[in-house]
Amino acid sequence: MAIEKTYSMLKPDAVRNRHMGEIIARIERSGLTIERMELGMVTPEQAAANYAEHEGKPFYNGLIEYITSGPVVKMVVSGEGAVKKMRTLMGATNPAEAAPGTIRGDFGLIMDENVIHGSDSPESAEREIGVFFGA
Ligand code: RTP
Ligand code: MG
Repeated sequence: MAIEKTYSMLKPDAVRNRHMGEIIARIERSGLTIERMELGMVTPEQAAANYAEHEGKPFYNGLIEYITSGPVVKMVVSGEGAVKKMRTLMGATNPAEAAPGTIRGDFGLIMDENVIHGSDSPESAEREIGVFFGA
């Protein structure tokens, strides 16, 4: 499998609930490499660019409000099959359905605050890394 980059982000609930360290440890233990990392706010412009595919959906406004509600950890993660590997570590979108042992399964409770983001394809990853770290 090819070496890929993916964009991952510890969402505001992960930072607020003091789960950063444990989640970052899991990413490192998986063999993936954290290439860039920054703690800070998501601007409304970045939020809109990152979630453009969901504009108009019933949960969109809440999603933008939530992702801009407090500091997040923005990361570029690389490794063999990094996109899929991060999604496997994360678990299902809804923490209530995420398997035990996954990040969302272990640290999340509800769909609206689901701990972590990971790009869903190499193309999304390139776009999202541009949004959050510049080209
Ligand atoms: P993300 O983009 O945040 O990594 O999550 P994902 O790929 O697993 O899920 P996605 O379909 O991209 O949805 C983005 C975020 O929107 C919220 N959502 N709520 N109420 C709903 O039906 C619903 N669907 C999605 C979730 O918080 C999800 O992370
Ligand atoms: Mg997504």
